[in-house]
Amino acid sequence: FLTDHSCLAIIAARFSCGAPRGGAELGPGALIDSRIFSVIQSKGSYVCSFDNLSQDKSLGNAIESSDDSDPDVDGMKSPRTVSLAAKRVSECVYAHARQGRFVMTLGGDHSMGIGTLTGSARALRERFGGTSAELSVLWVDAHADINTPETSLSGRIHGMPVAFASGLAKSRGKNVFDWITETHLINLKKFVYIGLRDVDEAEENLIKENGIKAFTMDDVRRQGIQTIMDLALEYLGDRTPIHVSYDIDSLDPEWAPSTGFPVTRGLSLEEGIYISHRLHKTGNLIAMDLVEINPLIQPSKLGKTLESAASVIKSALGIDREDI
Ligand code: EXY
Ligand code: MN
Ligand code: MN
Ligand code: MN
Repeated sequence: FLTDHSCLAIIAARFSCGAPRGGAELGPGALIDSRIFSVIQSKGSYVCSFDNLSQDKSLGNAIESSDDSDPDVDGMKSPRTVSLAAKRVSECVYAHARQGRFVMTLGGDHSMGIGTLTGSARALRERFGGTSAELSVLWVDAHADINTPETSLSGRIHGMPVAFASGLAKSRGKNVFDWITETHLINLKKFVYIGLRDVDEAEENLIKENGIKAFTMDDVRRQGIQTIMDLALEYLGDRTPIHVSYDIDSLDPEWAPSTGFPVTRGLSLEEGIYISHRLHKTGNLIAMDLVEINPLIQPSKLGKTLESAASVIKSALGIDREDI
């Protein structure tokens, strides 16, 4: 009832100014060049459309602008550049989701999660109104990405998207991110983490204070991924639109080495695929982000990283493993 599954809107968010080093802006192109979406079009019944949002042109580029033109705000690095790019991603996601299309955003660093979640949340509010179809979010990541500008030790906005998309973070006074209004915000009571294993102390406190449902890698190891998915989906409920924001670093570096912040003891590829598979089975998945592939980190292992990403994407779209 939620999305038109024949129409897949793919947004290439070629952007890395929310991360400490460049390279993630090359992730979407690498995935598209791997021809995964040709396979999806032929195996699945999807017709794909592409929006190419580039760091040089459509999303703006902090590398060209000096620190003078985009100075820190509340400790945030490249705040205006990231805000503008996230706003454009938000509008693009919104335009597709408003028409009921499944939206797949390829990153790019995870600061673009500010754009994807706010775009989805706003589209759903307009389509269905009230809280009945309020967005559910599954955040699959080694990291919690919930720092506020005040708690962040790095100032990098890819560590803050959950805080901005939920309204926890407000950038006070200087009009950065002032495009985010009530209608864009997600509800942290309808939000679940899976895969956490590198969480800052302040982030842990924010998770506790806000009563956010979080399944760490320890939980996955203790209870198994099947039980974790049972619990996660039960928590979100069965008639709720789901947006999954999938950071490739949730997978173990064995499976996804070419990423900016690899953390050991991650999900196996099989577990990663299982998460997507279960989401597909709900029939309620309306959007997916696949982010933080950085081709420059381990060029010789980029192929492996892309294959893993492709597998996770395909199972979310219901394309069987045998087809991979
Ligand atoms: N928690 C750290 C920070 O806020 O800087 C590290 C964030 C890494 C984010 C990676 C992409 O998920
Ligand atoms: Mn992340
Ligand atoms: Mn991460
Ligand atoms: Mn299907």
